[in-house]
Amino acid sequence: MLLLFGTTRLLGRGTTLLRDPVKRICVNMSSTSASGKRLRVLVDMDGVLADFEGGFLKKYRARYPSEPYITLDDRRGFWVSTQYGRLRSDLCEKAISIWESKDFFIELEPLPGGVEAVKEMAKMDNTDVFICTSPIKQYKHCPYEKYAWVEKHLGHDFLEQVILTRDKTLITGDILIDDKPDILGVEPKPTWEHILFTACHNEHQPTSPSQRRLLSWSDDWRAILDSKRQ
Ligand code: DGP
Ligand code: MG
Repeated sequence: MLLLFGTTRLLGRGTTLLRDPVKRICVNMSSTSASGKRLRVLVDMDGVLADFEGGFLKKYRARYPSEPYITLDDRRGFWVSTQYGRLRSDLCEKAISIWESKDFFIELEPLPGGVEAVKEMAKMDNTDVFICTSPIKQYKHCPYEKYAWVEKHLGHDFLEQVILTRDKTLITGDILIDDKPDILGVEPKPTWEHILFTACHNEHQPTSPSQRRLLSWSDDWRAILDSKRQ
């Protein structure tokens, strides 16, 4: 009771919100013991749920209408600024200025089917879904707007599921659905299997035979989850 009281004070939200996390923990614990291991799915945000590339190109062209740009068909390599810098060296900074601007992340459109898929996953038995996303280091707007995006598209309760980290190898999970081809960090052997989500920048990139892809949210993500269940 003391613990619950302390939690209420920390949350500062009264009893309605207090009950939710406690209830969820209890439900999780009971279904873990009843039906074995739960599946933990980590879902990336930019390029998987939120249309970073489309949002970038639209705002870049609006701000720099007379500068050259790279169509989505011509995008190659994960780092947008690197490809723009190769086009002309000063365009690297111009590209960066777009995603460092206020409202860039909150105004990203959802990629087709992503929000619906995550909502469906979250309702599945023995399944925990987390949004695992790397904020940019210019932190004035990005972390706030990432939370705001999740609240806007997935609802307030889903904020419990948000993980902001620059190193996804530290996060444990069964699957990480992510559009970045190489996900590296301090942990040499992450627990998750990386499922490469196809994006304009990686679709031409050859993948090793062991690397599985999710071509889009119309692809069979349910089968991928099922393949990891015990
Ligand atoms: P994630 O989707 O979680 O792997 O996040 C990657 C972040 O990096 C996302 O906010 C997009 C951003 N990003 C894309 N291209 C570049 C780039 O060229 N430079 C920097 N600094 N960030 C980039
Ligand atoms: Mg991404």
